[in-house]
Amino acid sequence: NQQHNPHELLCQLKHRVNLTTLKSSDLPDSARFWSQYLPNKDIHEVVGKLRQCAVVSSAGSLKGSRLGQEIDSHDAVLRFNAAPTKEFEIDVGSKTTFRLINSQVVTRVDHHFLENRIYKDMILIMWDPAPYDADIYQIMNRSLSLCSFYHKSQLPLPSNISLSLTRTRWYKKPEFKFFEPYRKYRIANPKQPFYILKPQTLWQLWNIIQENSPELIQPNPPSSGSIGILLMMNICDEVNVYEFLPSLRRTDRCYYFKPYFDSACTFGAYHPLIYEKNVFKKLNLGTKEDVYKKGKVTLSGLRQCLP
Ligand code: NCC
Repeated sequence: NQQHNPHELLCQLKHRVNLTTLKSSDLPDSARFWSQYLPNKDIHEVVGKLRQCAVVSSAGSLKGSRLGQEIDSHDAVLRFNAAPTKEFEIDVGSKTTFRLINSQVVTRVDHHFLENRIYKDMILIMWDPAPYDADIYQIMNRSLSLCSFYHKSQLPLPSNISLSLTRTRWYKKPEFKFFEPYRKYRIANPKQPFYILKPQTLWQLWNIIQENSPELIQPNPPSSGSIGILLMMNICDEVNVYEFLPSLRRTDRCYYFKPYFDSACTFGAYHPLIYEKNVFKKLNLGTKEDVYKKGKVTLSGLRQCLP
């Protein structure tokens, strides 16, 4: 593994992860029935630069934290998937500027995506992993053995390794078929910004997580947590992340908003969560006390990597 120092790591994230959003012109004409509803501009062009932002994980350890006021004092707040604020304001605040959702949220009927008020009045950003069909498995296996080579040789992963994934027919066969609900949502809410991340972003980030991990990790996409943190690091000068690195309130309770218990929510099963958390731990500018008491890490925005 490469074990970049914190400043190098920040610059790697800045230069090697191209966190941009899809535009209709990125996709073939056959996708136009839904891609015509994509915003014409990239999210960065529209949102501009923000000063201090908060990212709020959905972790059970936020319950009882009383961090709501502190979270709301930020210029912008990003939350994940269906995580609510109503009735949990004291612990998680009430401001939501961005909501990062995975494509399950858009497609699974139990989320009531089209009707649920929780997704309104904010900037929505969706991601969908590349499909895990036979071709992809081949590419991934190749990726994994190539990763193993680079891992042993201590060389950085070339950026094209897992990016061959993007040349697959993701736009025809996403993991979850979000096209129709996306189209319907855009027609019903034409003024609400709703972006889709380019799928290659996930694998660019995965490469850096792998390089900074002491062992080989499965080529599964990073969780919404890491993707959201990186998105805010692109937009904001400073990012405070809450309960991604767990505080002393750490619990097997998965979410602050429902009594469901599974430690995999915090440490990962499908997503390489523990490795993701270690990467952002390296970048923490805050104190250990903030981590213990608030589950808070303070990260500088990617603009701090000069040039
Ligand atoms: O659980 P999820 O994530 O919605 O959580 C959002 C992000 O918060 C961080 N987290 C969450 C719980 C916890 N105890 N510790 C944490 O650090 C993680 O960084 C996480 O990404 C996802 O990443 O999108 C995920 O989505 C859910 C699910 O799809 C959505 O909640 C919608 O229902 C996935 N769960 C399942 O598929 C069953 C989860 O694996 C990842």
